Amino acid sequence: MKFLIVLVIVLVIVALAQLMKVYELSSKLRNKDEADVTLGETKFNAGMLLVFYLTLMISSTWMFFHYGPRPGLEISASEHGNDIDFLYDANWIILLTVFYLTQTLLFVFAIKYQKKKGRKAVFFAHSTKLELVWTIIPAVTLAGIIIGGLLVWNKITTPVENAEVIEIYAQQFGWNARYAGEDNTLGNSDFKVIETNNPLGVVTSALIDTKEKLWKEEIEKIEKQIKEEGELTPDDKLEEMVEKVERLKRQIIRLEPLRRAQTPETDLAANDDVIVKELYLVKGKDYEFKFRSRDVIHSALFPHFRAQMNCVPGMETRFTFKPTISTAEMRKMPEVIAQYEKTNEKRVVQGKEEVEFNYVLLCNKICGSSHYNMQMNIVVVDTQEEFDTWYAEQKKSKTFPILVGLEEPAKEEDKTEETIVETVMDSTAVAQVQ
Ligand SMILES: [Cu+2]
Repeated sequence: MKFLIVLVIVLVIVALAQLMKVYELSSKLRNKDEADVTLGETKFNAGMLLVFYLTLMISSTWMFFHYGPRPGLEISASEHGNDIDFLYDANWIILLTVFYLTQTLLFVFAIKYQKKKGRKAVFFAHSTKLELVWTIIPAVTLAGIIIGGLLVWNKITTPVENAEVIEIYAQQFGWNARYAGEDNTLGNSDFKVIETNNPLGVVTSALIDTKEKLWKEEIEKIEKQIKEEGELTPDDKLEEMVEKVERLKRQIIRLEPLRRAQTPETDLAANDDVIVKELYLVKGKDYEFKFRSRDVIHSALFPHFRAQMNCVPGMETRFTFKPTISTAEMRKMPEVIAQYEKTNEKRVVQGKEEVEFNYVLLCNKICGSSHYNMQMNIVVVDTQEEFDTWYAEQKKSKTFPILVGLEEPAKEEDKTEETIVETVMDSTAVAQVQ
């Protein structure tokens, strides 16, 4: 259907071009100069301009109401979000006023001062007053927009004291989040130690030691193999083995700077870091996000919190915000209910499952073929207790030393419960005896 519409439009344009050519040729045949425009033609053009003007005004007005002002993102869920929304709305008001005013003047003048019998054009070369008006008004307006923007930007990028630190790590194609733990300090990290079980490349002295030990053992094993079976091994295989030894040796050398950067404090800071695939935030709490990227530039976009920051390989960027509406509260907002009713109606027709509102973190830089897949769920809970329950659960299996196998996962909860029950029983027994 879309193809047909495009085809019809193209054909209409071609037909019009051909008609123009026919007209030009016939003018030549009639010995009429093309530049000579008759009064009738001028009137026709003026009429067409009016039609164009009305179509433009009606269609753009319809568009502004139909798609604007923020479809699906009516409510800002962060403290600074209201300032951003204010700037956004102010910009739209200025833009729309200028748009309607200038377009109307443009068309009205063109139509009003069309060529007429006896009308003579005024020779008007310069007016300092007019020049000043159309220089000063836009300059003041633009300065206002920029100063307003800078003020808000300064306000929202000023670091907040005691904000909880969370690292957001981007890679093709997904997100990881790292909570800084009780000390609120992230441990060191380096891409050289990135592995499937250590996606952010967190470093501790213990990790470096384990890696070094492992690689040394491997070198020893390969070297022994070369010594014993070297003569019987095909040349290409042997070359491969020698190359691997070289590579492992290089890797060990590259661990040295990491080891030098480690201190007991950085080890402690890393050992309580928790790495997760879903973000839990507490309503009304300040958060400082630190962004890094593993491969290309990504952009962390939190649409509902009106926050966005580039994630750049090789450097750290940051952003602070405070969520003001919990996920549960958002799901009760009339705007959100209406939007999700609409979406779910369509999904049911398509045979898909119904969905409910969730905050998301998206990638807003076209970073590769599966860019659209970069999404992380965000849950904003109402109370610190709800967060603590979730966090305790995550800590059991996603604390850094457990993730990389340096520590055993926490013991099952029922065991602790059993101990508690035993103690309670003991004390009752003691009480009974007494
Ligand atoms: Cu991306």
